[in-house]
Amino acid sequence: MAQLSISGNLQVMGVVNATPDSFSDGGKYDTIEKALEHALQLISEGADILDVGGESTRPGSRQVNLNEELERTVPLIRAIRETSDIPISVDTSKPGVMQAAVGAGATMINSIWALQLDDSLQVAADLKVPVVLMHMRESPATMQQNPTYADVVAEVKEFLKLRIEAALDAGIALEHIIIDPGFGFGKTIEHNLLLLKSLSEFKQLGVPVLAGLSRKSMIGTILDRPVDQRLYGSLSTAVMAAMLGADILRVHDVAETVDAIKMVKALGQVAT
Ligand code: 9MG
Repeated sequence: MAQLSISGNLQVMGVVNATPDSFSDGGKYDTIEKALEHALQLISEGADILDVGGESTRPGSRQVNLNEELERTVPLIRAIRETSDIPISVDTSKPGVMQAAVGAGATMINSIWALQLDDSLQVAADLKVPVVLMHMRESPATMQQNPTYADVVAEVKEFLKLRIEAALDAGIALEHIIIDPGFGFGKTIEHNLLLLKSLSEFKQLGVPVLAGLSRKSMIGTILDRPVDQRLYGSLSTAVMAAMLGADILRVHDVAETVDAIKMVKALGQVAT
């Protein structure tokens, strides 16, 4: 039976897409001005962290080149930083974007590749900021082509254990490592549900756990809802993840998630 384990430091990470082809908002925030307005809105709604991304990671998405990604992310991060001291994570696989983003004020790196590409591991270590190491099967282009695992929970856990070790070997401090099972990244609905149900097991790896379930296709398929009608499904998965030990929830609907999570935190604080 899944174990109830509510984190004492549960945080909400709001998604700020600076991409014209994002799966969840279809490029609604495709100019710096619109993305900045959205970021400031998420801050006012109670986000603890913002995750700024300039390259879509949805299944089959197109890769963008370094310059394009820099143009989408760096001015936006600089503009957010001019008005707020909120922690800013940069969602990127490119070492050059990591460096420029941190130079512009980002304080965290979100790597859906778990820092396996190019020299990203060493670059992230040198930048001395917290890193999110996420599990993904293959690449965004191919990850949903018949994903198969003998034991999805054990395999994802083993992968993350190895990436924690690699990060430590590269000089990243243990306190700077966050792991993420990568919901939807090369997983069927059943794989995602098994990972969610077993989320508390990932705490055994000794570092905070991030869960990103917001608006994902698992919710759309189970509820038979298009992406703009997945709020209630997203909130229920946020609550489940929070009750199973997630430390950070990566979400699109910040205000609603902050309220839902306040209820979970209240439950976590009551003595039994
Ligand atoms: C960029 N991105 C999209 N979904 C994500 C998830 O579930 N986790 C992390 N860390 N990043 C994600």
